[in-house]
Amino acid sequence: MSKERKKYLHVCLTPALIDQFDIKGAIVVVIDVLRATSSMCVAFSHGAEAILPVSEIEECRSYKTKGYLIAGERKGEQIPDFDFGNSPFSFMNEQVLGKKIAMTTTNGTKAIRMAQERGARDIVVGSFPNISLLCSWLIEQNENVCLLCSGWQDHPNIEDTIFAGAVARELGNQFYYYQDTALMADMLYFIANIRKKYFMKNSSHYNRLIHLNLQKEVKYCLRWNTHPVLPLLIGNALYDISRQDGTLDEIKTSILKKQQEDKNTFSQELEVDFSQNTKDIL
Ligand code: 3SL
Repeated sequence: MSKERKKYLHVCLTPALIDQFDIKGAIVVVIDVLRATSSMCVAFSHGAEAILPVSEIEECRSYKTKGYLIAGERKGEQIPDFDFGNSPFSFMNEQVLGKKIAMTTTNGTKAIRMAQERGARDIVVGSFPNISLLCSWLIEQNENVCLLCSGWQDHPNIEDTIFAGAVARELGNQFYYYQDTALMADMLYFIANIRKKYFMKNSSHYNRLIHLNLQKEVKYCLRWNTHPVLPLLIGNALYDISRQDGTLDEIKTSILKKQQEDKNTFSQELEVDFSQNTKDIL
């Protein structure tokens, strides 16, 4: 009788290394603990309908006229004229309820797009606020997993690697570590757990954010299971599938159908506007 092989767990320490991994058949977990993927969890747990990850500022801004709220940061600071920056606290707001948000951040949203362009089987978003739900979902799926750390401008960073290690530990012996990076992350998490303050206080992004007076945000992003949601990329946008009934395929089909309907409604609205403008001009 053939015994099913365990699925593998990869840890990709920075998006610059993504092409070393075969992610086509894998679930990619995009990690940006400080702060993008933590903020996304907060927005979903406050009822955001969808988050559209966008790489560039101008593209993100263009969604404002399409009925989206727009969120974004560069160098940690909110982009002027955007509705939100990247603060988890700014999404604790009834303004996000039922809304679609287009979001651009220095590293996190780019990593999501990179995983999509390379044909990942599925892409989910992970951070301490949703760690346990994420891990139990990954175990249920029983597929190969790649933990993609967003890092900072193509460099690895401590907080994303520690989170990858925490996930590796939570997944226990259900997966096998295909490359040493999974073991490295696992060991870093183990050591960091003993000397939490030392690791955080010496990390580069912690210090970047502290300079911007964002210590409360850092603390908040490091708390476990505060926002148990499961943001999955369907089509071009993330949706919290923890609130949806049905199998994964059923959920995907119904969301894709809705995206198509919204697209049709939007282009019809544009036509109406256009004919009204023409009348005005004439
Ligand atoms: O790089 C990112 O995606 C951001 O999370 C960085 S920051 O914390 O908003 O500076």
